[in-house]
Amino acid sequence: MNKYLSISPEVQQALQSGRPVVALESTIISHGMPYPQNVETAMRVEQTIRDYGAVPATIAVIGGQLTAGCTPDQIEHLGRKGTEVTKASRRDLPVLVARREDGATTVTTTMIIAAMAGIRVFATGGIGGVHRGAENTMDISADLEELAQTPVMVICAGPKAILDLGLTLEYLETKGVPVIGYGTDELPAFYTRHSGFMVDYRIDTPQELAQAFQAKMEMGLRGGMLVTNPIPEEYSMPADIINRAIDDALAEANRLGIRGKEITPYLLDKIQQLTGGDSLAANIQLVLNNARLAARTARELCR
Ligand code: PSU
Ligand code: MN
Repeated sequence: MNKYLSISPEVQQALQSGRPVVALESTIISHGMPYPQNVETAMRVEQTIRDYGAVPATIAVIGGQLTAGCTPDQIEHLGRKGTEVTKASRRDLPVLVARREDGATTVTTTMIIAAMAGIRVFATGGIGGVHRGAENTMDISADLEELAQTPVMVICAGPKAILDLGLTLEYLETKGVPVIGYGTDELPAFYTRHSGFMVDYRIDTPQELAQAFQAKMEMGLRGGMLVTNPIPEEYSMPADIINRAIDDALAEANRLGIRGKEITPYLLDKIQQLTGGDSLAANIQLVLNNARLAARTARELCR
């Protein structure tokens, strides 16, 4: 094991004895939700994973250590400091670690650290993708490259419509990443269950998710698998309301010239403001829903 990696005793013991572990990211805590809902949600997600029979491993960079299994104090610290914590993607790890700084891990770096630790299933809310207008900006999330090369199953509620969903699917196809719909043929779009795009395969059980991922690993095919799990109907948002908020947020971001790593956190925050907190409530519910599926799937993988 490398000297930069710290695994909590609980996570370490679960991995050694072949018990199920689910990775969780920390950018969603520091950059994806306001305090204190971010910390409350992170703790609720951990509890949900326990309730469903797996061990949660919230991942972050803490004082330069790649940490799998943050303590409640560390989660509180990441949530309270919010956007003051560096949003850490793959390119940020070398300098953050050398300087012994903190970093909130995105889907990309959570996958990297999960794989280092031997964790195979990861639950989150949304992933990054190909941004609208990427033909000019070349803004394509590193999350897609990581899915292409790192062997972790990522369970999300689909890419948000702040992205170009069609281009995101094309990119994943090129990179050989299976896009699975859990109980659906249609790609869910985070706040809503519908996008108008089809997934590659529909899978209806955690057992079959585990079998497909296992087959990918055993064949030695590089990379992960993307599972898109639709937000429960009762929490999904009216498409017209959310689409208007997204369009307004995108227009404002354009006007302000926001680019690079700032754009995703900016849009998430703006959409939350524009929808008066309804989107935050939906966001929390879909993460809990993904945590349940991830715990069940991690258990199947351990059979
Ligand atoms: N999309 C969401 N919620 C999030 C993110 C994306 O709906 O919290 C976060 C995740 O951590 C994701 C990151 O990995 O933003 C992607 O950032 P970027 O677009 O800069 O790659
Ligand atoms: Mn980007």
